[in-house]
Amino acid sequence: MSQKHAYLAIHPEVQKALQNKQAVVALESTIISHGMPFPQNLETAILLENEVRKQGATPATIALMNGKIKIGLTEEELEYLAKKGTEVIKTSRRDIPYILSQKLTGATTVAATMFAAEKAGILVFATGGIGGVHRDGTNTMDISADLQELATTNVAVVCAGIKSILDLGLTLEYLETQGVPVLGYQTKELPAFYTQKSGFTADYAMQSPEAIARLLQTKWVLGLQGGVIIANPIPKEHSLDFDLMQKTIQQAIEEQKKRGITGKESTPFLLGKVKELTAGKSLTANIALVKNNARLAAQIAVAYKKQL
Ligand code: PSU
Ligand code: MN
Repeated sequence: MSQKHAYLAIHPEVQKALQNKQAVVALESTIISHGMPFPQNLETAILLENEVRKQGATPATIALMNGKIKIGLTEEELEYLAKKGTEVIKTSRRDIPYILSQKLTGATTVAATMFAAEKAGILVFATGGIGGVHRDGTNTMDISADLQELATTNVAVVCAGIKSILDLGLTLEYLETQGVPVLGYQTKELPAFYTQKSGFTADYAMQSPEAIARLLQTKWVLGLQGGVIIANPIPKEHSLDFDLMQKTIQQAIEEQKKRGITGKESTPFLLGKVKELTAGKSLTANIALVKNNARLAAQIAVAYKKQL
């Protein structure tokens, strides 16, 4: 076992799927600890794993525990994360060595989940929303480590687009510079998490999981390092009102400025504030969209394995 792999603890079910070259889908854990309240977070974590299984793939929820990067969690571990909630440390790329060496519990962001997935040999990952360039990012330089990870790590990320707490235009510019394709699933419009619309366009509209799988294979066979964003719009029946969301987000950002919140706290603060201001509505939408993403990610993972 290499030194690097000494830090990985792969669940036997995931290990078996990887050995048999079957489809595996990575799932993040920040959504469990920080994204939703208990018990909906636990119910959603289980729902996502089942959704992946229904499509013939194996789920691997990722978190840092007891000095290991766990690839695939037991139900007890999922429950532990769900109950601890925000007491668990939000872990992005730079936090990984601290959390592991000090044997703390870390819930992985998109960046950290991608890093872990690639180490384990998992190519497809489903989440809700990714981080990006914050509004006023040209002054604050608040740019999520998710974007840099997408630039270098070979994992496809299925998300519901980019939440409008961020500057979507600047985020797209950053991704273009870093060579990260942004694909719209059956749409050319980039979705904005709670809404199908955003006013921004994806690079390409892709019509099927098979077409996406072919694009991934082409990219990686050529050695074009880095990830791909697959932006899957929230199902129409669950989408929220665009203007209301814009207003809500504006309010959350004003509150953030007033309180002087910066750094790794800024995203959780904004997400929390939006949740509070939209009451239960955003939670139902959130659950519906991640489920939708888990399904598409599993279909892409299955299609990818078939074409090999
Ligand atoms: N955006 C969302 N929902 C989320 C996140 C972002 O719409 O849950 C979380 C993800 O875990 C993402 C992280 O990777 O926030 C980005 O945090 P930061 O901006 O501090 O990099
Ligand atoms: Mn940030």
